[in-house]
Amino acid sequence: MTGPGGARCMLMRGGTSKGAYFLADDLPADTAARDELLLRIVGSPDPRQIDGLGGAHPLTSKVAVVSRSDDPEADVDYLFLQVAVDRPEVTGRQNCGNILAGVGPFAVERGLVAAGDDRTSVRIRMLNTGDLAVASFATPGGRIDYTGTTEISGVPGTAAPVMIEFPVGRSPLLPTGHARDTVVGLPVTCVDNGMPTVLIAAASLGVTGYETPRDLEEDSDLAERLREIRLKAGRAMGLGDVEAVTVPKLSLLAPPRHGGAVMTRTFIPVRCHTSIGVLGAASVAAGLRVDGGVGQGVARLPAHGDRLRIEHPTGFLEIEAGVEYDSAGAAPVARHTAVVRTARKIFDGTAFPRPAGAAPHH
Ligand code: NQM
Repeated sequence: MTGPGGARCMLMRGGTSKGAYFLADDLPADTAARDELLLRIVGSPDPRQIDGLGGAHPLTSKVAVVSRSDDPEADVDYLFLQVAVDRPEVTGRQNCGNILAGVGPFAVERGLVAAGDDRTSVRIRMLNTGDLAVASFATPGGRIDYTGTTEISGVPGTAAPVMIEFPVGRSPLLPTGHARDTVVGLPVTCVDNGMPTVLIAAASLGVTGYETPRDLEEDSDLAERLREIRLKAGRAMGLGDVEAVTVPKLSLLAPPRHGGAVMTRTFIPVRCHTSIGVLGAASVAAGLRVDGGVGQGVARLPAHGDRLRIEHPTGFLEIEAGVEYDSAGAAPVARHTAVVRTARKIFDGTAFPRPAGAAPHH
């Protein structure tokens, strides 16, 4: 901890998200005390998060906790924490591949990993799932250069690329064991290539899949149906009662409009994403390749290669994600997944929490 009042903190954009990054040693070791402090730093619960670092949306109410790893296959451990905006809740039940994009640079900034002269690779154990990721980025002259020419949809301007590779994770690709399930009378594909996600053809819900996130969020009948589907699918995926957690996500699929493989609208799980999560996209991409899945007949898969463009409300996310069948009748398994993101250090300093006991009425 940095003195009695504050905690050392770096604010970073990771991909299309923004979050507060901490060394584990700069936060209380006790989980309840840590979460209580994070709520006061981020400014939750409050729909405007006016008294904290949060940006009043789940995509900007995020925390990364990073430490040296004792796993011989990893350099650092990364714990992602989603801080709810309008509820006093901090959850580690989901991972985040966008905030992940800042973890390698942060580890170098804080001296956990020494920078190479030209490029640096950081092996990251993602504590939320136990899976690994390897992030590599330019470090000319042993320093991180955040500037560059890589553009990602949903972020203005350009920045230095962070390449992220995901070896095959440990979760089964099809958590229900089926390519297609019927949930609340609708065909869905439940898939997990890093993020538990329920794929649904937008048309089967009576929407086009080209609406704006705001229009979809304002459709209260749709919200209720998605809620029902999510609760049932969550159980079928072995996640138990998912009422209070942020997984599974729901991705509505429609035919592509801009030369990609598919158009998406992703609920995370109540707000509609303004783009799409990284691991969410990895799961959509793998799910589209599952024989008999709901993506068939909606998506247009390229004839060759593992690379796909997942279209979303503010552009597209390009991702490499393959699926293979070892033998006839076998369950499909994911092959390696890879993506390019960018990240940026926005602020480094001490975050001062709102005083304890000052939670607003809500
Ligand atoms: O799926 C939002 C985001 C995410 C998650 C969410 C993410 C991922 O865009 O890997 O990045 O799905 O809650 O930050």
